[in-house]
Amino acid sequence: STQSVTVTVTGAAGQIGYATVFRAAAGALLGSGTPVRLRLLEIPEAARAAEGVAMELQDAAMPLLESVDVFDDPTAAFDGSEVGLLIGARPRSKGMERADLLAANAGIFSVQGQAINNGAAENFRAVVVGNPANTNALIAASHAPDVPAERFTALTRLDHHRAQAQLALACEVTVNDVDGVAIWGNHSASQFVDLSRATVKGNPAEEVLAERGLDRKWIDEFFIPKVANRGAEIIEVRGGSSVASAAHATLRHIRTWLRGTEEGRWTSMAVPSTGVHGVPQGVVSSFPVFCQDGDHRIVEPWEIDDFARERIERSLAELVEERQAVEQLGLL
Ligand code: NAX
Repeated sequence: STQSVTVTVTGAAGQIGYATVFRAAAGALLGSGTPVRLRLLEIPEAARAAEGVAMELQDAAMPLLESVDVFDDPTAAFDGSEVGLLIGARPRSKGMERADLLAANAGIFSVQGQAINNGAAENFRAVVVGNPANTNALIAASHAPDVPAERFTALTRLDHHRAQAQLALACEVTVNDVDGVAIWGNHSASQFVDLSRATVKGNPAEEVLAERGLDRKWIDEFFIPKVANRGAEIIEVRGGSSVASAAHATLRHIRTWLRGTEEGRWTSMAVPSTGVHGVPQGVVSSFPVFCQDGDHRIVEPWEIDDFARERIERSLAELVEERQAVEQLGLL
């Protein structure tokens, strides 16, 4: 029989969690050949709602779903876990300072990192979705000293997909004709959306855009902000934050990591820097990455022009600031 995969989903009663678990159980995580065992983690106040999600999963009678269990204790939830979808986080409430938000989340992700260190499987890998995602991944990794730091990643795949979609739209092609976009830095409005290596039907994207009268200025003043602020635009138009698109990106992130990128094609993931591209070692930053055999590898440095360098530096400064704030709290 096929080996199943044990997946811990945090914030499972929340919006993205709800959307993610059904698709994971339907084969969207690792394909229809891999059964899943779901372990749903919630805070005690939401554990009953998570039981309700588990009941609905039962009611779907999904052939790939071997088991579903609900926990309000991180240590139990991560016991034997192979994949962690760390979606649950403390949202910013009205009047909450950025430092308070960082502190609240540091409390959550340090505890989960310890739980992972204690009981997760040897092959454990995690994607952090809950914001501030990059820094939360850094905190979890630092509290799981026995787990290689590169197993803790953060989600920028949604930003990557948004960049692909907006580029396709601007060039009046489908996303199948678009390749090579890259997201750098933090999953925040400071992210740098890089088209310098992107292609449209195999031609340099910047040339294709220029033929349509869309120059560097358009990229800088329209395209990049469009992608970086898309989450806010969705909130405004839909009346709620991104949910299904975020769940989809989360599933694709794990699938690509475990199944690999196609030959010569990269994706974007926030991973601990190996010190390349001028990104300080250990900072969890988004990069273009290749995936193979369950590993991710940052794409070899290419020549980054002054425009890109300045944008990347700006986002890195924000990440370094977040790291310092958490360090000052004694949570790293
Ligand atoms: P919801 O508020 O609907 O759900 C969050 C759930 O997490 C809640 O049910 C809550 O009880 C639970 N939770 C809180 N603390 C927990 C803990 N310590 N252990 C377990 N569960 C806990 O938010 P939702 O819309 O699902 O968004 C989840 C997170 O994703 C947010 O932090 C959001 O900012 C972030 N996002 C990240 C994105 C990315 O690309 N990285 C995009 C989408 C999304 O905005």
